[in-house]
Amino acid sequence: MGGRHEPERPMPLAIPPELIARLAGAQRIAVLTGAGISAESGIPTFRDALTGLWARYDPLQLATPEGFARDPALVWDWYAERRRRIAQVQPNLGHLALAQMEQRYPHFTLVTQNVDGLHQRAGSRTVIELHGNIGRVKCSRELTVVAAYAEGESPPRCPCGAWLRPDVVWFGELLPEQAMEQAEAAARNCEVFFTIGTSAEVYPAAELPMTARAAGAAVVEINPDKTPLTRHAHFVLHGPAGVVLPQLLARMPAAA
Ligand code: BJW
Repeated sequence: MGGRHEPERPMPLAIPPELIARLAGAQRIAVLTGAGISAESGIPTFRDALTGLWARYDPLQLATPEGFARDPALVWDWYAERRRRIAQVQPNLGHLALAQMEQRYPHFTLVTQNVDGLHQRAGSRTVIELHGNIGRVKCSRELTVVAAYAEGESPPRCPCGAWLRPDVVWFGELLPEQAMEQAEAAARNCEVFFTIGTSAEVYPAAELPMTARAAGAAVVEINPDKTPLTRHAHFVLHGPAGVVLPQLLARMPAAA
């Protein structure tokens, strides 16, 4: 009892030996992440009952083209606030573990629904962004990305006169075609597919684990809660990604 505080160590996880064996023999890994992986960095998820963004805000007003047309300033300001928050946080142990996993496999595809850029900041080199990136803006008429713009008006305007908007994918909008094709190819061709920190409720991203499963991959879910995917996953690691992923990494094969 010398008044010393031991650093808190997370409980060791029971990782099924069959999963370790599968990972040791694999060459091709695909990963789909969602808002849950950034939760431990301090970025709120969307659908968690008390803390999720959709518990406080109306997705139809803030994440649809119709909502933006109705009140562009409200939508722009909401995204500006989220952008500020993201700039203040750091990638967590889950992001960092995924960046290290990338080094260990000859074919490793990281697909994210997140728009926060935290995977890239953690060191992941190749990140397929299905829902865009909050750090970019595009013209709401021409849909081309605009590199620089003058702050002031809310939202600022494109040189063509139309409003600028965040370069993210709202409900009812198509996902970037090339990103979706690459994600589908990775799901069809991988041996192990991880689905991490996503409620698996938003399509077409939610189809990817099922595509992988149908093609013969082992599907691994990492999430503290159950999702509609849980009963289809071959392995379920219940817990926060920032706790589970470092422990999994420690049991994975060394860098190739
Ligand atoms: C942790 C954790 C920790 C917490 N560690 N885990 C087929 C059927 C039904 C509907 C459709 C369908 N196909 C298309 C649709 C319509 C729609 C859709 O899916 N609707 C459903 C909600 C019903 N899809 C679309 O409109 C898409 N477009 C499209 O399909 O175009 C063609 C088309 C149009 C219309 C009709 C038919 C076809 C576009 C979807 C765009 C989604 N956009 C958003 C906003 C992005 C910009 C922004 O950030 O503001 O993307 S909505 C929001 O949801 C965001 C997310 O990327 C996405 C997914 O959420 P995610 O990441 O799963 O987060 P949560 O909060 O849901 O879950 C977090 C999880 O983490 C939880 O499970 C926690 O337990 C867990 N967790 N702490 C690990 N520490």
